[in-house]
Amino acid sequence: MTKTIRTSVCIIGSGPGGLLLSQLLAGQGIETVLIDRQDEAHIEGRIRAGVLEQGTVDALEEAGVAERLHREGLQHDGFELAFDGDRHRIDLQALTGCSVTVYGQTEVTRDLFASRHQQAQQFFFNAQDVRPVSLKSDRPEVHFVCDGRPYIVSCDFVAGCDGFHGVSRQAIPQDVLRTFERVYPFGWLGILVDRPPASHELIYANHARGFALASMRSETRSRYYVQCGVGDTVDDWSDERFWEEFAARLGPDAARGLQTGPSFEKSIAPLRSFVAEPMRYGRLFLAGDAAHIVPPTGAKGLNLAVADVRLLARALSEHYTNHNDHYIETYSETVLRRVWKVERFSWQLSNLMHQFPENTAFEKRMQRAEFDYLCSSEAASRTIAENYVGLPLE
Ligand code: RFL
Ligand code: PHB
Repeated sequence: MTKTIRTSVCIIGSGPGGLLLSQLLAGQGIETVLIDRQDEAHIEGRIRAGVLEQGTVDALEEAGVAERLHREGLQHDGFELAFDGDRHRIDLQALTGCSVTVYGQTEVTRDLFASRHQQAQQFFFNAQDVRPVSLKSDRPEVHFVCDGRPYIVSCDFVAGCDGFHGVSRQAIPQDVLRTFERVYPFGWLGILVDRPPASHELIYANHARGFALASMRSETRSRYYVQCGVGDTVDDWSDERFWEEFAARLGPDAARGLQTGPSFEKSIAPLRSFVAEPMRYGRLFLAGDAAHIVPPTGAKGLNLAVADVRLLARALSEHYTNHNDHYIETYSETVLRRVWKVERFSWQLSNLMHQFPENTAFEKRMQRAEFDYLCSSEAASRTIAENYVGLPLE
């Protein structure tokens, strides 16, 4: 028999966006139900983002889940760009007065799950056939099946935080939804290795053999990436092949501090820029990867999801606390204005730092000229820095 549950906000997707929204709303006394098609271990185990903007750290603080982040997160005051072995440091602190924090998405997610469980949050994991319906009515519903039993969540609002492959965006009629997309002709192969980072700051390198990124998770754990073919599989990339490519692309100077070892995680991610408009349809709101994707080059995906959710939490809390729907009405427009700016930055940095198979000799010279300009112009470096540390929320 179908079980009906009543709540204020039904959140589809229990990734970092959905979890944070639930946590922020709980802080305002607003009840939520969280539904995910995966289980908790799977969600927590996804190795993804590593760099948090100050605004993201602020949001996690506001949500009361930043204690471990402050203990274990690494503050980074700058990062490097490298071009065929030549290096240029972007001094985030000097150029913007801000820093970023290196703290894995797995850790953010774990901290949020711990707090939600402590507050007895209602979760449904391994949910199947999740369907948001009646979104234009005053009482939308989310239908799904869990452990073989059908459920209906009857709510005031639905938050679609179900990532790029979720169902929420699909619930917006085709004649309302507009999408914009660029698919890049390569992917990123990432590994985790228990060796100290090659450098104490991140290095983004463009080399004739392709892009490489030296990142980290802690003082003893490194996260490294190389640009790979779209059709590549992890079986094409033995550890030996990875280390050889990675060292060559970083250049002899940066590779000097490199300690190799057996990788314990290896995965490939395609690169895409994508935006769906509008981000609200009736009582459904999209947030995070459900509405937009950026290539990982600017470290923006998780940070964008957090920014969306902060604005959504404000809109919903104004509705419940002050009967003010201004922020609900303007949610899509406000969020999209920022989303497009971040899309632009991620696209531009991706264009600068990768080898594109279709690039002519002229375009390769343009990339080099842009890098040389960055090295010689504080204004150009500041533009990168200002975007990297995070644009204002509005
Ligand atoms: P998520 O994390 O994809 O979570 C969506 C959740 O929805 C669930 N779901 C469903 N639930 C119910 N019904 C359905 N039909 C459902 N379909 C899906 C899923 O199981 C999942 O639990 O979206 P969210 O919360 O919007 O968060 C977005 C971030 O995860 C993402 O933007 C970042 O990981 C992107 N990203 C990075 N972002 C950064 O800010 N800094 C970085 O350094 C960074 N590095 C990266 C990245 C992403 C990468 N990959 C693998 C794409 C590096 C990589 C390699
Ligand atoms: C990461 O550490 O996974 C990472 C860091 C910076 C990026 C992308 C990914 O731009």
